[in-house]
Amino acid sequence: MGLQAVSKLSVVQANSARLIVVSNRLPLTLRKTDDGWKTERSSGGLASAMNPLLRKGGGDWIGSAGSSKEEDPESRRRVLAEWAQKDGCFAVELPEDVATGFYEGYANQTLWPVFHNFPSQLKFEPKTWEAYVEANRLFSEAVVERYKPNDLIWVHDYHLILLPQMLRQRLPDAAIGFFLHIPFPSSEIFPVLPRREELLEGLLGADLLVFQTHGHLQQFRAALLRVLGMESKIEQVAVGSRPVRLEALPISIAPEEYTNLLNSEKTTAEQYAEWVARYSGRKVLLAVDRLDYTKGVLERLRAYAHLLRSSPELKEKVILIQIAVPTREGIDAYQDLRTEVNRLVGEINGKLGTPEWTPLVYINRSIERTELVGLYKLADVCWVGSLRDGMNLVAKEYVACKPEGDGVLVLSEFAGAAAEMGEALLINPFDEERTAATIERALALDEQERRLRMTALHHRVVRNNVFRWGERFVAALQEAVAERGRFIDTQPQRLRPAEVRDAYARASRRWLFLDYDGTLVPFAKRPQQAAPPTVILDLLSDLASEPQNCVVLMSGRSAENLDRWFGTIRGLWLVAEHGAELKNSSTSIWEPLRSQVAADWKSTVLPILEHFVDRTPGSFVEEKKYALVWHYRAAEPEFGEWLANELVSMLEAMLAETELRAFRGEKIVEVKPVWANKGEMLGRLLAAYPDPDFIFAAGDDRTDEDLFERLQDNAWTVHIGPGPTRASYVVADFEGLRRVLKLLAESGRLRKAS
Ligand code: ADQ
Repeated sequence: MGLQAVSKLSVVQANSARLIVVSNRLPLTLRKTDDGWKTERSSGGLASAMNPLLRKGGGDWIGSAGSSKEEDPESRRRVLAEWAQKDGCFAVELPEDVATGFYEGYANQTLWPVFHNFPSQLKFEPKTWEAYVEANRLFSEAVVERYKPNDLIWVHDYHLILLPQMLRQRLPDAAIGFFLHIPFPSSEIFPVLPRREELLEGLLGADLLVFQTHGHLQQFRAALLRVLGMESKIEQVAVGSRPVRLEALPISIAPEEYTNLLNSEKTTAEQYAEWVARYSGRKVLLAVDRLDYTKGVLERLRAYAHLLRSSPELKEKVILIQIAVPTREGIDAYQDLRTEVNRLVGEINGKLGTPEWTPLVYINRSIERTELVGLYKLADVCWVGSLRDGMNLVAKEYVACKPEGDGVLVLSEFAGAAAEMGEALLINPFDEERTAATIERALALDEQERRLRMTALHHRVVRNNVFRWGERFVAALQEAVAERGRFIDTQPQRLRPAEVRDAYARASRRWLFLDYDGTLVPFAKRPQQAAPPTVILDLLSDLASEPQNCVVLMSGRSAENLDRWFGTIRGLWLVAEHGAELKNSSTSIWEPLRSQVAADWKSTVLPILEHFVDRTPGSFVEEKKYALVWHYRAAEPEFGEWLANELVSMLEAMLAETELRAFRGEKIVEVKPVWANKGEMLGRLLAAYPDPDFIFAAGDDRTDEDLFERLQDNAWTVHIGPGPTRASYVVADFEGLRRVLKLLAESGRLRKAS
């Protein structure tokens, strides 16, 4: 069986693994009637997406049922027992005060606004945080109770950010995936969150973290760096010896749930016919939102009023149907929004309507899906104007209801959906005037263009449906769990000096790459205080004098500095500024790795670094030929780390389009061209002395990782000290490495003597 077949097989097995889905709300809701509690299906993005998936694969769903526990508890208990038995839905019961502080408090007045880049709406009270922690804890109890070995746990959304870590503590081996339905905020805004460290640590308990778009994933990585000082790769972050996989998977819908209704539901057909008659001769614009300030309802109404005022020819020719589902009405910001929307609706219809024409039909309630699909079919234009949105399923639902390719989607560029629905007409909903112009264009779009755009969108929504999304999530989770084993296998072993000595003795062509600061000598407060002791000079001379050896001292230091300290050692190669310049031991001439190097960037970056020096007593800037370095070893440690995170985040954004990068080293931030690294230099060295049968490379910081990565598996790559590394071996400190090098030098001397 080929590898591909094996991996397909593992995906099939993954899909048949039992799933525990955990979300704030179950897809079922309790409703009180005169005959006691009754069951209702929840509406909303998550339920629309997960229901078909669970129907297919089977498993448990854990979440809260909503509603008060106090009323008619007997009938309530009966209904919940039925949910568990018939639907595999298990209700988590939160005490009333915990439920309120958790949902209306921290989740929706602290996290929701900040994650949607609305920090001005943030409200925080410490007791709502306590409720959030307690709610997450109660969810973790419920999961632990249902969990069986080999289950896959899939946690949903911002209500349960602490759950992955809580579960990791209770079930260390469990497969835990997390999907964030809402956007991840920019790294400028995320740090305003009270308890931000705990939130990131909570997420990092998962094996797999999935976002709606790559943009959100990048923002998460930037927050990790800025808040926790954690570096990550685009697809992975290491939490100690455990990998956490990062992915972007845009959620979708089950298109046939909509088209089936369109094709066969009687009430849909009847309502549709009635609307067609009612609105005949008019173009229909449709908007469907929860009444949330992130959805841009106010901005849409203002843009619509603008359109009607600026294009009088549309009078009596167009109608906007705005459906707004009431949501989170216990929160002040939502009540204020409702009042303002009501006022605007009155104003538009009062001032701009005519006795024969109501330009805006405002429906402030949830509507049945049978009715919704009819409206989608009817609408000439669907207008999605989110100011910020994780995805926005309305956009996809509308497209699913347009199999014939008619209709135009107008979509906010700030909805996650915009990342994969490029054929929509994109708008900036904050720009009232241009939004109005785009709506006008949508109304007038010629048939051919309309069909081209809608057909492309339709194909994509049908292909990338929610089943595919779910399967990809589950497969990614299984792969992430399998990666754990590989990750541990690739963790470095302790270096055994005798083994290296034997390999060294057997070899006839050897390369030894040695970093200096932190590797051969301990760090000093200032770079110039780290002059090499005699023992190091002797050791390097011994090793370099062996004719079968090429010994390279690779350092971040300048060429001039290295020459001053090591220039007299015969046979020693020198590499300065992390690989930017090389001195061949036989020619004694410094050669740059690149011939043309721009240096004008320094005048832009230097003032920024100097600003950080002003803010950080004990820190200073070092100017090298190819780089600028901010050193903060003598600064107050926590403050220094915090500022270094801030500096790197800031420089990363600023240098994004250039060949320069900002790197974190041991108590330094270095700005240098991306090509000036030890890995790049390696090619040139190996060309000068090819086909070695022994390669030894030792280093302690991130610049050495470039080298370790380039070297093959059979090289002796050695990381000095603790911390994550790609090296195959570790030694505890510089003294440990000196002992190993001494052993190598002695074995050479012994051979010469014999
Ligand atoms: P929501 O913020 O709820 O979801 P959205 O993606 O638009 O946003 O989903 C809304 C759902 O509710 C749609 O299925 C829609 O049909 C339904 N709906 C809206 N108005 C309705 C009405 N009046 N009557 C009946 N049904 C109505 C969150 C994130 C989104 C993300 C989803 C899924 O905020 O960005 O797309 O999760 O991940």
